[in-house]
Amino acid sequence: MTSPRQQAPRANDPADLGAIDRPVPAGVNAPGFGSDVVADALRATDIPYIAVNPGASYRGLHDSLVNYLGNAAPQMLLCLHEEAAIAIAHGYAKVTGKAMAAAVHSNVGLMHGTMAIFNAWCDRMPMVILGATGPVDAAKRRPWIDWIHTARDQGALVRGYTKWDDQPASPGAAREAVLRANWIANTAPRGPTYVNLDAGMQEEKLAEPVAPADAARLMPPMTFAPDAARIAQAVALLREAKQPLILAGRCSRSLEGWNARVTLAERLGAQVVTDLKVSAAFPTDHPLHAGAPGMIALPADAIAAIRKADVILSLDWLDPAGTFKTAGDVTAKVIQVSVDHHLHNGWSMDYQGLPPVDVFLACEPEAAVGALLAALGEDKSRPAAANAHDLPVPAGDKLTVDHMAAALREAIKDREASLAHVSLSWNGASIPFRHPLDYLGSDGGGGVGGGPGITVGAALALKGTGRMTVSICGDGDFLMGVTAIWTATHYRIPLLMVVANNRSFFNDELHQERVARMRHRPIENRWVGQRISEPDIDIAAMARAQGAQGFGPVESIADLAAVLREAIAAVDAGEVAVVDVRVEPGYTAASTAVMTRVKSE
Ligand SMILES: Cc1ncc(C[n+]2csc(CCOP(=O)(O)OP(=O)(O)O)c2C)c(N)n1
Ligand SMILES: [Mg+2]
Repeated sequence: MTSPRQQAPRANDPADLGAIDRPVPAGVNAPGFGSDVVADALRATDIPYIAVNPGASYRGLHDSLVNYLGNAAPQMLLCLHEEAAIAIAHGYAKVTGKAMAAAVHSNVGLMHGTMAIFNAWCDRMPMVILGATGPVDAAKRRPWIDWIHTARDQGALVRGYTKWDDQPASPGAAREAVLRANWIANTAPRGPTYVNLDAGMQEEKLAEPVAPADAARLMPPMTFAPDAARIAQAVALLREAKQPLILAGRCSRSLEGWNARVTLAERLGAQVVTDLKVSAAFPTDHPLHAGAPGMIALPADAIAAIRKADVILSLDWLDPAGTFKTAGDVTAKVIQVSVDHHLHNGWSMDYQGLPPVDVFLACEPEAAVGALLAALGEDKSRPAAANAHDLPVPAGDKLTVDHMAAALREAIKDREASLAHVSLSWNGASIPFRHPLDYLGSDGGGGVGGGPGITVGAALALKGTGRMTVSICGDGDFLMGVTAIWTATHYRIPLLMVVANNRSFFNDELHQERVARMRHRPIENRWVGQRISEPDIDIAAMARAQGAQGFGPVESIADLAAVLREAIAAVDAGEVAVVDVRVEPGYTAASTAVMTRVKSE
């Protein structure tokens, strides 16, 4: 008799979800079917949750998760849409740096999930996606349904934006595939992997036990170390630099890594630029931080600092070539730290332009920073530049995003909070980031609708840590991903979602304005086909309908503070709170200028 597979809720589960959705004990203690072997492999990865939307193609695995594993380690998190399931895994990875799992049904479920997979891919976030196909053996297919839900090469749907995929033909091969998928997803450069489980393989009775495997040895942790000679070259450049600058890009959530970056910047007297497209990488109100982080446009102070620099250290900056192109006249020597090239493929161009580089350190930022600090020695810190930016001052008596941000900053005050997502209208100067978990970056792939799911996934990972999860979603983003809320309420995952509701897909109003200007046509018409009003949508009611606390619509500046206080009190009481804030349409001046500029101007 093997040891019991069915687990009670884990005592050390920080999120404490284990009491939810408990199955009656099924008394199954040994693997009997192909999908039981897959379930054992999943447990061996130590992945705590698997976000699911069900389907017959993986009913074998579903049964194994419930009746063989007892719906624990991993526990299923039911989602109302595959895009939410993937986005939740994405948000979880943003906090933990580790893969969660998601299961999606056959070709159709995978099709629903694709945009969210693309977002996670562009964001370099790990996740293990399990899918399934109707029986590959046509003789085993049920008429009609198994035929429409069987595709010859299902992985092809996502191969351009996953690191690896497989369709194993036996339980033994499936176990290896799950372990490999987890290993590859979690190895830098990180990203989603996909394993397609043949329904026939899942449901087949095991003819004989699958030989045991040492799962840990099949997923060995690995890191990249920088080349010593190149570190010496980089140090020589940095020592000679008069105006060094650090582009702090994709870095980890480690506080140690964060502190090391601050030490490096201070030792070099280097200015630092960060970006809202990726998670917080450097304290944004540190005197060495140039400008505020931007999403659509680099702020003028950052551009000026980049132009002035004579040596630039890119810590896996998302797009050095594009940044240099935008800044223009960049004459600095460039040290690039990245392993991202391992991921670049022929399908997706998300790798951006090829940057000019003088010294390439092929490792992750933390390893490079550590090696640079060791090689630089304990030199005296150089005097710091004092260019901390001011907080935006909300203007006028109409409720703008700046008013909303100022009220939110006040409401959060000094408590620990993670901004899991921000709207395109967000001004990066509004809330300073002082800890690696203070800001978790964007959706990655520009796929609107990711915000709510990413928020729920981040809140899942942060539940029980004392950190409040807060996000700002555009109304368009919220409406596309709204059903992720139900997963948060069902599994009692507290979070605060503030909707910057400008009643428009406003980003595209600016695009239409630009076209109108180029063509000398009326810009007054930019709203047609963009505005989400008449009727205005009751966003608070959409939240309430799913068991969340809905607040608003907040229509006056005077009401903001009290409503946000109430919403945060609800979050403190364990609730999911959604606040509909009716903001005036508008982006930051820098974003608006970049988006509406006509070539000749
Ligand atoms: C899936 C998807 N559909 C459409 C777009 C094009 N798009 C980019 S931003 C945007 C508007 C988003 O609206 P909202 O979230 O309300 O933000 P706002 O611009 O109004 O602040 C749209 C439609 C996209 N990026 N992704
Ligand atoms: Mg909008």
